[in-house]
Amino acid sequence: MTNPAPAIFPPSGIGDATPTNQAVLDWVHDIAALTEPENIFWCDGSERENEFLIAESLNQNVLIKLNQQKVPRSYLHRSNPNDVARVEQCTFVCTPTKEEAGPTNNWSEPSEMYAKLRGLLKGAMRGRTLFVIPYMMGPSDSPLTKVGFEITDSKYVVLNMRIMTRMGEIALKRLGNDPNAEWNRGVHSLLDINPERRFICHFPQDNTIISVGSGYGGNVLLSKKCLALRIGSYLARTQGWMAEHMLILGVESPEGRKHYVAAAFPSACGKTNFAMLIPPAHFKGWKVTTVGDDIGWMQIRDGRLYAVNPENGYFGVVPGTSYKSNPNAMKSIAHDTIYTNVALTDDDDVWWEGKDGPAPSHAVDWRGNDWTPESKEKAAHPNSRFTTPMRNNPKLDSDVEKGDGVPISAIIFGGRRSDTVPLVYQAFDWNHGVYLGATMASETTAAATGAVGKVRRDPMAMLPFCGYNIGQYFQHWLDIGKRLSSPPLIFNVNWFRKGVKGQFLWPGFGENMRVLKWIIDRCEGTGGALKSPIGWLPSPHDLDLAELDIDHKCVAEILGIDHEEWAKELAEHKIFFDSLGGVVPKQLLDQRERVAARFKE
Ligand code: OXD
Ligand code: MN
Repeated sequence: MTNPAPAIFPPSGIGDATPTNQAVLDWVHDIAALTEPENIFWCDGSERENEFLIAESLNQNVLIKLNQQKVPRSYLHRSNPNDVARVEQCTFVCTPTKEEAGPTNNWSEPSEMYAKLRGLLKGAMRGRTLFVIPYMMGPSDSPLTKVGFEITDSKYVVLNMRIMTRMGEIALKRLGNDPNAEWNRGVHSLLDINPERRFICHFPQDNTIISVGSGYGGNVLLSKKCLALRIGSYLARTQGWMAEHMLILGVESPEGRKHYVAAAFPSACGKTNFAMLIPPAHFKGWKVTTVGDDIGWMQIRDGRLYAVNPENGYFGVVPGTSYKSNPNAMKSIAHDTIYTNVALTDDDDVWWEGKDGPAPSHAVDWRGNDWTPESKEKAAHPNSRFTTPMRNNPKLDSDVEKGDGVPISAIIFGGRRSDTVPLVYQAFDWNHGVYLGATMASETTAAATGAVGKVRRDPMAMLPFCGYNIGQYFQHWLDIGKRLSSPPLIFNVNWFRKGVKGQFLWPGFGENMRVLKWIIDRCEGTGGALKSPIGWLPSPHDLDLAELDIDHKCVAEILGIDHEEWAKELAEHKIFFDSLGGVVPKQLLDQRERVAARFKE
């Protein structure tokens, strides 16, 4: 249980950036009348305000100051141990009918859920401060950009939202005074951080999100999964664009030819690492730059897909991040970063499993307990996170603020699969690619509560994030394809295939550049491939494996398809489609039949 934070009384000029849009003011006053806060703090996103809130957070032990020589302007936050990941079982899509939410979402009738939430929120901010956060998702001059407001009683949320979004005056300006302008209403209250009273609810028709009972990132930074993906995907379908769980990266050849690629991998499958990939020495002169590491919003222009990253920062998984796995992430989180649930060393530095160098002989673990290398518990929670501004990334793409977005040459799907799925293959066309996305699967990770390591289907990595009926979502993908005269090529990758002895077959990380290079070659029409029942497969000599210490047998194994494994896989695709209760478009059912038929040719 956390104690309610005492009210704060900001000095003049802080916390008084009242919006002028009457619709926003009316809504805030309605929520304030319900939650009865001690005072209202109107955030402007300024540096001065940020410093004030950090000082308050340090006083109230919401943040712990880190060693300012080692990690300047960085802080540690420990969440309640019962509140460390997204909670899919507490996440609801509240649409007038159950059908609209579809078979993959928890559904509740909106008026019932509103009544329940209003009950929980009644008086919930007594003795606390209600913060109003205006924010913008997307570059300031993009037609895709959305404005949201988040009401919260958590300073941690305000501090993180300032990193993750374009927050403050810029959003108020973008919204203007039109009482009918589109904007997202987000309400968050910690309540008493009780898993029994934890609900993350979306009302797509009302462009509204209400989250109670949690203080953990993905549940409470309402800009991210809630607006940019769940509500975003609903808006995208009605408005004819796409909101996807995708990283976006740029690849430039030594000759200066540049492509952009978007990739959807489920949570904690290395999206941030791939988005920040550093090409190995063999790829001299090649540059990889990051547009985004988690979310891509895409629109059609001139028959092509163009993507923007709606976010302004990274909320990445910490454990495993090192100079070996992701030097750009290490540089990004070396300063101006909020860490959540990592370990604290005796010299006030941060530590986590997988960090470079030896483990400290003593630390304080993510729960606040003494820890030594002999301890059975992990020092950092497996889903511990960093929140860091994208500006910290030394390889940030120069077009990250381009409102029109960057043109996407290839879309990559991928998951964590120990078997069956080869390192890389290419779909025959857009609809086949949609099938690859719709049937992708991954072994579960610590990003969500529940069993770890179980294969679960996660279409387009959107299973927990699609804000409407998944069948309509598949149809939306098919419909978008019809409007594209130059669609991106679609690929599937699997960095995680294991050999018979359980060892990873592929080195991963920077070496994934070799796969990316083949993908770019295919986009340019130069890469070789063999036709297989599941798609175009590179043969070992189609991949540039020069200077890579890898056994040729391993390469053959990782590129191979085993007919028995695929018979099982295709049967599982059918089970999955059937489990969705008849919502899957016929084109996708046909695609499955075609793959099965190709195996018989
Ligand atoms: C994330 C997730 O936090 O996908 O990005 O869980
Ligand atoms: Mn994600």
